[in-house]
Amino acid sequence: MDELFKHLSLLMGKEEKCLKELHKEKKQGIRMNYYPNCGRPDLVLGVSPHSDASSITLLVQEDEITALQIKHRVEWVPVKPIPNAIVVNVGDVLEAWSNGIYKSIDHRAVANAKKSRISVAAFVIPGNEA
Ligand SMILES: O=C(O)CCC(=O)C(=O)O
Repeated sequence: MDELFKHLSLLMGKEEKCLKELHKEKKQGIRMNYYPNCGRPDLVLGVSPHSDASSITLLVQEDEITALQIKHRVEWVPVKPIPNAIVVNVGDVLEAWSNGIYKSIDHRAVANAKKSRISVAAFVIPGNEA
């Protein structure tokens, strides 16, 4: 996590300790999602559109199914899994800390007719004093 914060801080034009220090005593929440295969994926969503209240979210998803979508302008764009890669989402806290330069992206997961799917989201949350 510290390594990720270091590189994100540098990318944001800040000192490498910036994000780590802003979090104070950071917390993490984990959500495990199980999406059974669904006979009518045109009628339901796996997860409704939302943004994350975290600073960043790390998402591990299965390689074979493209279900995660992000909202780009007015369109939903599929996020094709990259084998063994972790998706890093910008959350609401990072959007606020960057004065809106980094956007907390709206995203959703669609249902799939053929195969069930599992994803694991780890939400990084600043400490209360931050
Ligand atoms: O399953 C996914 O790809 C998205 C999960 C998600 O957005 C969440 O758990 O908040």
